Amino acid sequence: CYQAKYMSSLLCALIVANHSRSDDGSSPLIPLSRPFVYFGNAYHQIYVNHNGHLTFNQAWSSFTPYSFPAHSTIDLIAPFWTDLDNRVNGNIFYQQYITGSVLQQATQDINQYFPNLGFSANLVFIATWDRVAYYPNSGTVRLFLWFYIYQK
Ligand SMILES: [Ca+2]
Repeated sequence: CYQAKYMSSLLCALIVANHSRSDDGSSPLIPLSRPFVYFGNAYHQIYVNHNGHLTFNQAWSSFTPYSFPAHSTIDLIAPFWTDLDNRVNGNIFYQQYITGSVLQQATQDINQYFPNLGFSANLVFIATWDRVAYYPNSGTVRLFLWFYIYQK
């Protein structure tokens, strides 16, 4: 298992536990350990979609990005929205933290760059698209991305 900053052995174990293989698929519904407030809506669940975005109310297969602000009916976090394909290689997985050093590190990071916020993280959600290729899966283009949600 590739191990990077913040990645615990538990997270590596989760790669096996929660990844799925498909072109435009999604994770199962993931209950959030604490509600996440996004544009005034408190969400208690999230989906990690294979095409590089996160949604709250439903899994979403869209592989064609549009520009923001989108004024869409779907609340979306799109850290790397493109047509990814992990049918052959690559893993998509997630982890969330509500206590411990990852929360402390997130709090420290946000306060370093936004010192006037008085920020204190109570939830960190990490989604990872690990060495996932673009569609159609050639096995030659590999991406690695972590995305964090911090909740004050
Ligand atoms: Ca795709």
